[in-house]
Amino acid sequence: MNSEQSEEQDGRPVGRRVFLGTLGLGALGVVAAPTLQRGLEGFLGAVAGKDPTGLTGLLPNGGGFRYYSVAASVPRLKATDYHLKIGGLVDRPHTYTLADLRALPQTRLVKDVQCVTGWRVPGTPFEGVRLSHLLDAAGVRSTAKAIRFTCFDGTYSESLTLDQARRPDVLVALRMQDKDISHDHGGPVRLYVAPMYFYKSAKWLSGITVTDRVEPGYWENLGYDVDAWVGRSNGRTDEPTS
Ligand SMILES: Nc1nc2c(c(=O)[nH]1)N[C@H]1C(S)=C(S)[C@@H](COP(=O)(O)O)O[C@H]1N2
Ligand SMILES: [Mo]
Repeated sequence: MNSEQSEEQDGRPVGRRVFLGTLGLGALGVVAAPTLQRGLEGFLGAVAGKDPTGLTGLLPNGGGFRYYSVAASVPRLKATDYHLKIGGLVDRPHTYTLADLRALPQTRLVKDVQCVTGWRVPGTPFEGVRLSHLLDAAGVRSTAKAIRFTCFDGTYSESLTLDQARRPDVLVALRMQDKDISHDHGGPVRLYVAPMYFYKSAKWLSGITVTDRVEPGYWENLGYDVDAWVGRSNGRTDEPTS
């Protein structure tokens, strides 16, 4: 058993009942035994056939972080090839380069990171542009209610309500652990939603679309809570992170 598996045994199989209802018990019989140890994320990754071996792993020098990707492979972008598009229900759609984002006011936050499968990393610095700043610059229309986030892995997505997105502890992050965000951690740019479980912090962020309703993200379509407050969702009682 690797350390990921032993760790997951302490975690509760969050949202499993929801998930079982979705997929049906037939599929479960085939894969149940290993998955009880791997946790929901590993379980679902395996069922979806998305390279279960590449799904998670312990990052060397990751300082307690696990590496997650639901995509089998993710293109490595040179800094000069990166673009972040903001559009949808806005008056001024815009595409930012990495240099553009670096030139904007930066906010640094240091808080614990909590994954819904149980692991927690204390006091992790994230730094970047407040999402609220980009939304204000884009001119959010009065009919807008929510944000949809998309990723250049081609697969992952996330969502926030507009009120959640405007919180000062929600960043379009360029740095993590006081370094430029590495490819494995979702670089060059990932979302950082400090008060919510880490699945909200979409890696390899490429699109911010303002919408008129919340569209559940990747894991949320598979049973995780859309409102993912740490300690107040997913049936968990963790200490809040923000
Ligand atoms: N694009 C993308 N973002 C993602 C994920 C993913 O699979 N793909 N996994 C989420 C989950 S469940 C967690 S716990 C964190 C893991 O971040 P890390 O790999 O930097 O530790 O990323 C979140 N963002
Ligand atoms: Mo996670």
